[in-house]
Amino acid sequence: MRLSLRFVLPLMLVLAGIAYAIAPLVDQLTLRWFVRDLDMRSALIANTIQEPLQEQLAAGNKAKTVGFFRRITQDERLYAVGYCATPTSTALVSRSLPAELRCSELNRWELAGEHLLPSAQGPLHVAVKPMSSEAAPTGRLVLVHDMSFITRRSEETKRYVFYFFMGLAAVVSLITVIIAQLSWRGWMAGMQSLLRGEGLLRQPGSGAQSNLPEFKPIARDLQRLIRELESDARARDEDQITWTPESLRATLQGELRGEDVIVVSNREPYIHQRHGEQIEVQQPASGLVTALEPIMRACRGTWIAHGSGSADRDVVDRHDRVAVPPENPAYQIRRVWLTAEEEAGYYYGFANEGLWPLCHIAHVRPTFRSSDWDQYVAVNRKFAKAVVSEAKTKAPIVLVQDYHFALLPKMLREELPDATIIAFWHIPWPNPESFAICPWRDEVLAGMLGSSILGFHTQFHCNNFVDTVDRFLEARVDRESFTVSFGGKLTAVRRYPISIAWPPEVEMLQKTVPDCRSAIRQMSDLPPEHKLGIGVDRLDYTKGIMERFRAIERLLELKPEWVGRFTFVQAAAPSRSGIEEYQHHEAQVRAMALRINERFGHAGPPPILLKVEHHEPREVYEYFRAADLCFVSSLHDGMNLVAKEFIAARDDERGVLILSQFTGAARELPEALIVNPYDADQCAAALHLALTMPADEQRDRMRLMRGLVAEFNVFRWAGRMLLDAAAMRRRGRLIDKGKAAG
Ligand code: GDG
Repeated sequence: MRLSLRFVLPLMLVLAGIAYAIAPLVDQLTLRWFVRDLDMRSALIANTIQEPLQEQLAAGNKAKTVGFFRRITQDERLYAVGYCATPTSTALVSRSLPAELRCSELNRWELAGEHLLPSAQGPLHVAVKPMSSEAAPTGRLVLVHDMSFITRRSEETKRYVFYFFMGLAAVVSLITVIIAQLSWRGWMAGMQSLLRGEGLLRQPGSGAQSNLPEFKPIARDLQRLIRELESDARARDEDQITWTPESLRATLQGELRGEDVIVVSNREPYIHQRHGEQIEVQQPASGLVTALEPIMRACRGTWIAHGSGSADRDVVDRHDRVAVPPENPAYQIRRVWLTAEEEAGYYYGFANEGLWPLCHIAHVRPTFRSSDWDQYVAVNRKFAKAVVSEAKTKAPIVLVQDYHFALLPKMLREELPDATIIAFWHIPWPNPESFAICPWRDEVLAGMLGSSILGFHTQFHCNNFVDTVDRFLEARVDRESFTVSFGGKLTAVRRYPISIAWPPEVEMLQKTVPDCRSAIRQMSDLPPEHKLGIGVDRLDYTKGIMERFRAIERLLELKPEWVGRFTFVQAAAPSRSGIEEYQHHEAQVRAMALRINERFGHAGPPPILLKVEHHEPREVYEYFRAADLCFVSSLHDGMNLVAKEFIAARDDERGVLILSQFTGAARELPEALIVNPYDADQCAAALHLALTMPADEQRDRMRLMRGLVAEFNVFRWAGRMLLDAAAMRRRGRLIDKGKAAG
């Protein structure tokens, strides 16, 4: 519409100008025509009345002649008729003539051939005709026509000329706009068909694909431009989304409507344990489970995992499936059974004695055994089969979780070539030199590159992975788009920082902070105003629990005023206790807590309360809310969700987070007190700072951190990955369509 106006208005103005310019010309032309007509008319009248007039004149009855003239002038255009016998006589007239038409003047009018006489009534046309007779050889007849009708006509003509040009403008504009619209639509159709991957030059409706090679670069550039615009718009849209389970579900239902979503992880989100006659459902202490559980509730897919609980077999159906969460089933767990041998080789062996220490620079030597590797390959294959059997379509979206399944993406790619495989590596990726010590490094890398999208928590881990591939595989690495092309398949390497559900469940925050503070202190035999620190971890050597204890010891050495006034509660969930290194680590942690408590516990409550047991999530939150500080001292950690959970628990905007610089979380939470866990003095100083931090500084820091966790929550983590997968699938379909058409 705007385009039409932009075009029509100037055209109208131009044509109006033309009409204005040519109107006087048209006027003159029509005047000339009318004068000529009146000349002829006058001659006709003169000829017609000649005989009767001469008879009248011969009869010499002047009154009769005037009457005759009056009758003739009843014609509305004939203004007056007069007769002059001689130049000196008085004219016989139908009505008085203007002074210029005295009998003495008629000769001049006749000779000059002048026809127009301006008058008060408007212009008059004058025709002088000889009307000789024997009695009056110089007689002259004067015929005066009223020309005011010409002025009226001229006005009308001008109006018609104007209307004509305006009409012309409207018709020209209309035709032009229709043609422009048609061509625009054609162009739009061209663009749309281009977007559909049908090529730039396909004629709408013709179905003919252009093969002109000279247009291909333009088509490619346009496609790229459109893709960039699309992804910008999407990124903007995503930034505006407040990610919640509902918005995630709505986004997925829009973008992945009817898609088959399958999660694969080693750890299951719900474990059924037998206690005598009773079956208890447990949620494991795992960051991965914490992150993925809300996603599966949102998108109702299938979660394939190792059935590790003592009552797991008792509750599944004949397809080894069980609906969860038990209180309100929303998705299915498909349990995969592993033999003790498989579990020992794949889980404890290659994954946790090999890859785990390999990827965490925590100074524990990785152990690689070929028997473990064989089990790792076999179990990955077992899970691949489970995925294939659970897939409802040929192109499911499979979310492969963590380092237990490095080989699964490639295996799935072979079985389900059209699947969209998103592999997420929850732990760090080391530099190429560190990774190179793995005897099966090429197989591991090739396995991972079976994914469509490979995710890490930080850009640093993405960089390390791409560097490793570049160093050891014959692959094409594009650092601009962060993609790896290997064996003819493309893998996008992307950063997706994991997080927690936001807002936290209401029950977690039901007990007020003052109530939590007094309950925990009472339960731990601590005075009401006693300062409290908290640490919550799996009992794992990467978490830096010993370094944490060392920092507490150093605090008490450097600031003895805290002895007897500060206690650190360490909740340590037993983990991988089948592995010697973990048993050794547990023993060391216990011994260290004991030693420090013996050294500084004489003046009152012990400085360290070590609780090696699994805690219910609600208890964990109660500790978080009761504490003055939370200390996360991982030696290396992909993200660390405990840091974010502590922040989520503190709706009172109090409490200080001390955070290791070697966690992924440290990149997102600069308002925490960031420390090097290997530097005991620095950590002790941070502890002191935390214990003495004024309330408003605590609030300012906590508020900023809460804002970040709220915005970058786990729904965004999942949403972004799944949206990227959806976009990739759309693009894939376009390419397939293009191939089919070409
Ligand atoms: C890996 C990566 C990454 C701990 N003890 C208990 C308990 N927990 C819960 C915590 C937290 C989770 O376990 C631990 O998560 P983290 O992120 O700290 O660490 P990992 O288990 O090593 O997870 C890590 C994560 O994957 C996600 O990608 O962040 O870097 O190493 O949720 O609260 N929960 C309960 N009782 C306990 O005793 N209920």
